[in-house]
Amino acid sequence: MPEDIYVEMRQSILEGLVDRAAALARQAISAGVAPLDAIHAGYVPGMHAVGEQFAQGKMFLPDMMASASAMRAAMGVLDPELKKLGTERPMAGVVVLGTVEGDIHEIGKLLVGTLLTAHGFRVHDLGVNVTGETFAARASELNANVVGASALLTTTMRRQKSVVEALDRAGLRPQIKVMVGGAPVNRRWAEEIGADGYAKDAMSAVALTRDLMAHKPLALGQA
Ligand code: HCB
Repeated sequence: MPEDIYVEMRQSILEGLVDRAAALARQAISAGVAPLDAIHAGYVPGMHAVGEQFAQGKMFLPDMMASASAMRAAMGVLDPELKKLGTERPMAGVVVLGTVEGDIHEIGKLLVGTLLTAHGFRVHDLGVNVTGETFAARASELNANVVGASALLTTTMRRQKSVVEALDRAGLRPQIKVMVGGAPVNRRWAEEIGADGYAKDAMSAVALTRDLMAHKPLALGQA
């Protein structure tokens, strides 16, 4: 059953079928499929296929938007299931997340936020198109331990450097760590811009956040 449903999930994303994507998510939960497996084996490969087809000129912007809506619908079902896990754990730290200025891609960031919440982190999602200054101001107000900046475009990944610089200017580093991620980003880029780490996916983001936290005391009880 899982392999078949994963194929259908991938297809629901490719075809941008909102109701179908959500129904498959509900079906998977009822059948005892782990929500994370559904995301990684079913829906995310669908998004990657959409990206490939768009790059090859076989899909267009409205198709990509429909696929994103289908992905959000599936996440709407799976998100609460994953987040339930977080309420059973002690607060692990505070993370401020956002997609950088000029960029409106949000699905990967939402997934990172869900998994961090599921692992006991208190996550403040600033949304999309977030300036470096806003990242710094909110991270300071919320007494964040880690800032996670997402960028999906080669033209916006340099804004991750603006996030690092804004935190530096505000005197918030090295206390607040910066984690970067997004499809065009890699470890070398993280090093080049002076970020504290790079995560290739949501599970790695959880491991990296834990790792970054291990080098400083927790801000327990804050925001
Ligand atoms: Co968009 N888009 N898009 N897009 N889009 C990409 C990103 C392309 C790669 C597609 C392609 O050409 N193959 C491409 C970028 C090319 C480039 O720069 N090299 C592209 C383009 C060109 C554009 C527009 C410019 C198209 C246009 O208008 N002509 C435009 C830009 C708008 C803007 O931001 N200013 C655009 C618009 C859109 C939407 C709105 C239609 C839609 C986004 C909807 C939304 O998010 N609400 C969209 C989508 C859906 C995509 C693709 C198909 C999927 C992105 C996605 O959700 N992936 C994407 C193709 C692709 O990425 N392969 C395509 C799934 C998630 C789960 O993966 O990589 O985002 P993720 O996140 C991972 C990982 O990176 C990491 O963990 C996540 C979870 O595992 N991670 C972090 C992410 N952020 C992190 C932060 C951390 O701190 C730590 C880890």
